Amino acid sequence: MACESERIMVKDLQLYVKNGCPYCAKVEGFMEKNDIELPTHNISTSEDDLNFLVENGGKRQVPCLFVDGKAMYESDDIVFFLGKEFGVFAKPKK
Ligand SMILES: N[C@@H](CCC(=O)N[C@@H](CS)C(=O)NCC(=O)O)C(=O)O
Repeated sequence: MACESERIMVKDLQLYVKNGCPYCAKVEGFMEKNDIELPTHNISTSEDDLNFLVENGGKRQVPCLFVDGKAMYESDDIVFFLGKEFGVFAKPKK
């Protein structure tokens, strides 16, 4: 029988962004600095992604991070969540 510590919990993370969005740039900049890569959907270029966001998140605001299908809409919350999830912290601005 597998012991508890052998269990691997992997969350499904899907990021929704659009072109020219400073809040999306903040999240993506944090990810880039910390080598975090996530499946990313651009609602500026995909109507299917836009429809998914509105239908499953409830509004068309970006950035939006779906965590196991549950929408998280605020960029600060997303950065905080990713920092915790990936064990990194925001690097100070130069
Ligand atoms: N407080 C939010 C603001 C997000 C926001 O205002 N996003 C804009 C784009 S920059 C948006 O989604 N507006 C609706 C739209 O573009 O249809 C955050 O920090 O994430």
